[in-house]
Amino acid sequence: PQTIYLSDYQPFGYLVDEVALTFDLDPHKTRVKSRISFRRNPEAEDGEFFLHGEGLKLISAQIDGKPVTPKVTASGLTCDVPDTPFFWEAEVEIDPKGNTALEGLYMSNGMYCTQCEAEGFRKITYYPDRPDVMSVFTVTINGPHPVLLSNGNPVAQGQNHAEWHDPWPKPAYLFALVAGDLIAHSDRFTTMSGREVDLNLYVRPGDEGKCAFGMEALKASMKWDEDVYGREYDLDLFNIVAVDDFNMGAMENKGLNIFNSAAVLASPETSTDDNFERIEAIIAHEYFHNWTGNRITCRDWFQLCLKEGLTVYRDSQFTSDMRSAPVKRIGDVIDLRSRQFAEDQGPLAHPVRPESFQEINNFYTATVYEKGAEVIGMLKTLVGDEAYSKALDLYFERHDGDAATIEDWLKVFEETTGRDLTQFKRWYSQAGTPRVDVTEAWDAGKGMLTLTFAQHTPPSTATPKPAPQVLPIAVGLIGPDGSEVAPTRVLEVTEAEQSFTFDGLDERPVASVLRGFSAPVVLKHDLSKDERLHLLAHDSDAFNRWEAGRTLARQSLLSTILHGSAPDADWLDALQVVLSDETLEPAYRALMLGLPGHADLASTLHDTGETPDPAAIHRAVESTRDAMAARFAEVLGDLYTRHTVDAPYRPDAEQSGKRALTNAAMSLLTRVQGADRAQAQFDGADNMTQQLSALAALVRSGQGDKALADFEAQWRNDRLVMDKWFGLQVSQAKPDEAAAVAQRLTEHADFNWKNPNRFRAVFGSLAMHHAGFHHESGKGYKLLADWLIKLDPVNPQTTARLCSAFQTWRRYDVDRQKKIEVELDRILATPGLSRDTTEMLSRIRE
Ligand code: B3K
Ligand code: ZN
Repeated sequence: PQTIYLSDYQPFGYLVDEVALTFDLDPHKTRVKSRISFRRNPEAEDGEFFLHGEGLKLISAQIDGKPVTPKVTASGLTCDVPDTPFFWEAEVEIDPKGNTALEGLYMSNGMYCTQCEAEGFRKITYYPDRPDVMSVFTVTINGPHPVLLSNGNPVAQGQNHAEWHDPWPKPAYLFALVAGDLIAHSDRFTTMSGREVDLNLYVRPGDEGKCAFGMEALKASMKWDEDVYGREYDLDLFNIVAVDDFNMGAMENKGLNIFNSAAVLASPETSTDDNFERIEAIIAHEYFHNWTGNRITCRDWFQLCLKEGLTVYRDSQFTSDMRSAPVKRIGDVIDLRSRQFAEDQGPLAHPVRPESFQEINNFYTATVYEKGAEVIGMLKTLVGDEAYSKALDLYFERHDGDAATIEDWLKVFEETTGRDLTQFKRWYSQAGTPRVDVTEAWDAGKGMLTLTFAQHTPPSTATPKPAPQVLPIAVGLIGPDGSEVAPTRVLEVTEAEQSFTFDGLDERPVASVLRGFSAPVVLKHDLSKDERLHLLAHDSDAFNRWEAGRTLARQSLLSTILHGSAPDADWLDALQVVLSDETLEPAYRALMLGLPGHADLASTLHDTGETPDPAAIHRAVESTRDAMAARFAEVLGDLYTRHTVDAPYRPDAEQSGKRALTNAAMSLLTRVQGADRAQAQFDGADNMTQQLSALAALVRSGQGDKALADFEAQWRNDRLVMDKWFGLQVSQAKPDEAAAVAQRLTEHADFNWKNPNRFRAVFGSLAMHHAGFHHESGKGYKLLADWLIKLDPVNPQTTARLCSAFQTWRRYDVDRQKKIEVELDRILATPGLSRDTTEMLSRIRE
């Protein structure tokens, strides 16, 4: 496969002023006619006329009305063209129903829909399918369907016919088309300047009852973007469509967002609190792309973080404003550590702005998205809130309508603040997670504390020689009596080693370092256990207070894993005090009850030179949970009663926080008091959060068979709920049974493996089940490999994504590594393996 390099960027030789497309829909023989106006691009040297096109049957081609015979290859066509502006016309035939890759135009449950990002438009017609070619689209759709949608505003609607016009120039990846028998849930929004916008959420008949929450989230997002970023919506219409077969969460097509139904449909009976929160965030994310992504798009796919990092950052701000900011931050850091750190510390490590790729779909990663968002957060911390707002205003003003770069983005910050961001830019160009060591020196005579920071990023294939980065490290000091003696100060570490002093101190304080997780680094701060207990009891920074507890938990677990010690009693005592503190919000206390994940522990062990044993990790986590349950039984029972929600269900932060806490308590109590409480909760549940958490506790305790059968009988016809049923059985299985459970589920009549949600419910859950997937038998590896081989020819994107299950393989013992190697090689040897999967596995295998 060919490798594409950032350094090879050349603008396209032609500009496109207008595109007119006509679709005559047919499941296997859809005809697409295009009429596109081209003229030479004065800024481009290369004048070759190359149009991308894949899997298209070319019926006819004309230039200015005269038939031409282009040279057609598997990736596109070239043609002799005039020097003066001209119209290109082509007719192609495509097969939406045969399109199982779910990229381009495809069918899902009888409806037509599209997914064009990143390079799917070339599967619809011949076109310069690159984000820096922007044009105005007019679309005509003919087909026997009540609903026919495309981008922009409707210009004509007739029987089996519709015409759409999108006045905003856009790259082809934002094109969308939907046709089907759909029902609209409608509403309106009045923008800040008083314009009326029609809002519709289109769903399949039967899903009407799951639209209300998504619509409210959309209106809240529109309002928030006006209030916080001054960004107004710019069309008369905003449509969202829910689709069952979708490779990812959702897609921000201009004026016509397309969503995985799991990322938009919600009702109390069928969705958990976590589902509601995620749906609210994804709706906001896609909506926010209208400015950060659509109005200002990316020059090329290497700049993907320009829109994704910024939009993730914006949606996290939105969630913090709508819900609890500390709870959101802690959740984001847990997620960053488990997904992005694993990526950044293994063979798939790449910079936030990668410099080369074979298949761009493989770079929609936690690094581009989540680390990309962290980079924006750091920039904001460094320049301050006011300067951030100014820079963003300039960015929108200067680059509206542009296909921009990271250089453009940084320049607006340099100009508005006068800062030189040359070194900061390394966050975009260097792979790897910086390790930061903090050492303290206390001068009692002078009342002075000196903190010395040493940073080091382990080299990787992507970045063999990392240089020091700019690290904004937020620090506060807590006095011996628990009060804050120095408020948060942001230290700017730029050198490999650098010291900062705090003076005027009466007594030695405890330093609270990296407050709010102000930089995405691995911090090593040699605090004593007493100092950490002090922070757990008193830190005024909610994140670091939680972090102190988490570090104590991690240390306790590590000594259980390595030395078989009992859980640390001092930590448990301190935790109990926090749990009982009614001034702390329930959601926060629920997070305090969480433990570092198995993969997190494996990574820490690997970092300290140990070989992680997945079975030992599992045993340690289980025995620690048992010990917590036994020790906290009384407090947990009290919390369960005190915080049980009696009011009618609302998916808001307050109620969800209470349910998170009571369900964490119920789950632990099931370990020491038997399954009655869980069974009672299951039987009496009137919402999915209560039902599913009870079911999980029952299954884990080995007493879930009846509940599983009841659940299946109740929800057999709801595909989104059934995804949960499939996933939960794998995730709650005992380690030596996980692969067998997954295998058995693949034989279930409803295991529709071509549906990405269902496939991921089983195999994503298996990959996430650390002790199950890495079971010494190697059964988990083999089963996943078998199914990846089966799925690859059908859906390369979803296959390639799941390959990351193997990315940490070099951490484990030789025996496991050998078993994994056999599977990697077996997949790689499959004839006709997709470019997506080949690239992922070759990088993992390196
Ligand atoms: N921009 C899309 C992701 C497209 C993924 C293509 N493989 C969704 C999002 O980030 O909002
Ligand atoms: Zn996005």
